[in-house]
Amino acid sequence: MSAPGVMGMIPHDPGAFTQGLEIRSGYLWESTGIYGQSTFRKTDLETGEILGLLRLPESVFAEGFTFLDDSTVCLLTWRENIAFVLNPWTMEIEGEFYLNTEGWGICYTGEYLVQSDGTAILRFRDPGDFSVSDSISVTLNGVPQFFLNELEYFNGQILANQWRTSRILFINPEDGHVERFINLGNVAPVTTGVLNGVASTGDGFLYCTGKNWPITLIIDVGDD
Ligand SMILES: [Ca+2]
Repeated sequence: MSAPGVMGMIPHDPGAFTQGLEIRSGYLWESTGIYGQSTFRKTDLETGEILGLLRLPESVFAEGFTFLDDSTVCLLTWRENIAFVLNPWTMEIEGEFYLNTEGWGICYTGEYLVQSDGTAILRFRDPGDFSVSDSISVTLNGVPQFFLNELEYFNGQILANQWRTSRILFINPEDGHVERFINLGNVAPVTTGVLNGVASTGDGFLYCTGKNWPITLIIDVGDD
């Protein structure tokens, strides 16, 4: 058994109102929110340098995103009822889905999309047409866990930032119960902006950042 710990950190744009974070193809990808300032970014995994940028329409407030495959990204908007389909290499919008809820976070299991809307509900969506096939209510010791935000699929579990907390919940996708959580409040050397941004390296580590944080943490999640 081991506790979670900070293994390292890289710079993060303090102007980034982070809404989504994911690692793919050797890069760290990020979405940022706020009307008129919403972006999707390609950044360097070691330096945090911004290598590519898509400015989204000023009429939308971007939220979380996830890769469907190496060249297809699905990015949510908060209250605009749109989920954009993007090409991360050309940084062009290639299509959109209709989103019938608020958009907060999203991840992809390889089988279905998992989407949060700020409540305790996670919806499972078909990656082909965005239709809802199932949903779960997330509970910790039987108590519903509201404000589920940025998501990440990690070792068969769904990870969720819980808005306005420093907690990352590890959720069983079958029944929604929280199997464990880690609290970065004790380890994150940041005092401004909420935690929002969880990306898995695929080998047991997470990159975690927050809204307007100057750093991104590399976290060993431990196993207790
Ligand atoms: Ca994520």
